[in-house]
Amino acid sequence: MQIKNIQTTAFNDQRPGTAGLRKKTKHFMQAHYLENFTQSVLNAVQEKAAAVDQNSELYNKPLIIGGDGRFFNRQAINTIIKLALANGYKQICVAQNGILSSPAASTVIRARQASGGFILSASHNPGGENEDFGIKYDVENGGPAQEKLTERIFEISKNLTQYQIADIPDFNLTTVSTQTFANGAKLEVFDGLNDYVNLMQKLFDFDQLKALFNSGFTLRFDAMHAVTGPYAKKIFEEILGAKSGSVINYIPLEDFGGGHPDPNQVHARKLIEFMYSDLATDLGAASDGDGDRNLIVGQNCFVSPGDSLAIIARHMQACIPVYKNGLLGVARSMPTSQAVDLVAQKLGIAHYETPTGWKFFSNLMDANKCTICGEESFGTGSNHIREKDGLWAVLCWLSILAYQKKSVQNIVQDFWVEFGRNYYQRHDYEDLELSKANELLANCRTQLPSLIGKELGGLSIAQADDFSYHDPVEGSITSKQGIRLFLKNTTSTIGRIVFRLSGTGTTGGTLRIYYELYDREHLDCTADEILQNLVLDTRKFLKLKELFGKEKADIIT
Ligand code: VG1
Ligand code: CO
Repeated sequence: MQIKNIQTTAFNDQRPGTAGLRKKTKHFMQAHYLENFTQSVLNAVQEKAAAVDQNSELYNKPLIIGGDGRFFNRQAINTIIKLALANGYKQICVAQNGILSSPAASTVIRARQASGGFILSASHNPGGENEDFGIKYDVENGGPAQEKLTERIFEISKNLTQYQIADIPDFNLTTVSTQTFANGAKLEVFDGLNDYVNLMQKLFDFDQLKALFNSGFTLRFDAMHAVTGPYAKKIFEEILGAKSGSVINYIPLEDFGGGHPDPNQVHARKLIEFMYSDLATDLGAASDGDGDRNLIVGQNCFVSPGDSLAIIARHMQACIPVYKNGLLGVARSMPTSQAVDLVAQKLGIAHYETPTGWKFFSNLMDANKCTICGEESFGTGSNHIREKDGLWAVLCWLSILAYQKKSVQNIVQDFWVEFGRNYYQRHDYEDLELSKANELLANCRTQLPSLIGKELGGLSIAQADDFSYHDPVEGSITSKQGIRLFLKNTTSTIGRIVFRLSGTGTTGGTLRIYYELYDREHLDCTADEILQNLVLDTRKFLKLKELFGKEKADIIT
């Protein structure tokens, strides 16, 4: 195998965001761009391994590669294989057809004790030649690279002068096979479903779930033409016996059929409308581009992600065999609804609050501090792997429904009666002039102390800060993670407004404003009714119209 040393010029925009590096596909396709980033990752990983052990087995351990099937996926996989071979990796494992969900990648990395893996995905961002592409590196525990490593990758990328690449033709990734090269290195094309499906069978009581479907229970799962289609078809229809046709849009397409594979009220509107129609199934669900997010909707009952997290935490010990010994603790990202904290308090276990992004949960799970984690962005998962897991969440809900023998709506209402209700909304202002958006946040930061006592939506600000996270396991501090305004009525703190800028977009800035109000008495209002005044006052206070010319948010979830 001939190895080429290619001289290159460094790029200065390869800093990974909340979940890997995301750019316009064409940006990724420009000469040397993908190669430079991949080489920077490989250098950073090598440096990290050598710092721990000069004789590290890094190159003898498997390296896993797969993606969500979007445009440029297979071409990028071929490039990464060639760089990995040239850099000395001896066991490269690529999912068949390049299709591997983020939770499946995490599963495979753990099951094979791999050194790590590349996941080619921009997750919920749209795909296609004119849309988005992304790369994320997961480390040996199957979790996203943490800030120390991603910052190092960025540093290396800014000074990169060359990369190594094997000069060989592209590979056929369509059939399961193993190929050995003259230097002894192996390339294995593996079935991307097996390890994941096996793991789900170990965690859940599949006999109970089969009986549920056997008794006439109905499901509609929308794979949104993204990566979970083959997994969902296999698990729900083939193994559990859901009626054929229960899984829709199950063929992964390079452009996701022109949609955004983002399972929320806007992009999964059709599924939600269906669940509010006479045709509704007992459960409706969807997942995103790379299969780590989930949407749960019952008949006439959209389940807010924060409620879903809290409800799973509330019931998982009783309803899911693998959690029968109880939970170690729970964790949520800071902007996520605080409903799950109430469950933790009741269960007498710890609850943790982390910055946005799944990478912050890994240390907690590795240190056995928490069992379940979640984010307001439709992400839920547990310590079975180190990525969030869309199908796992759906299987949790199926287990709860099978055990409780109640409708989704009744389970949600029972939860509110027991714990009260956290009314919640996220408002996204997209495609903003980045400098102006940054300025808005910077101005707010300087004003924080003077905001105490200010009125918004008939409530007053009791406390105002910029969230800083102190990782209890490794002691690191991550600051500037979002401005929080805590609200109180005359007696107690009842809610929050949080705002921060997105770290996953590819054009301009996206401002996310998260609203949350807790209510113990009014359980049957809509979030709009409860949050309306607060939203109006916040828009005025932040001068969003003057600054960005927008009357209201582009997306409300
Ligand atoms: C968003 C979500 C965050 C999630 C991240 C990756 O990040 O808010 O909760 O972890 O996407 O999700 P941001 O920085 O844009 O707010 V995924 O499904 O892209 O891997
Ligand atoms: Co995702």
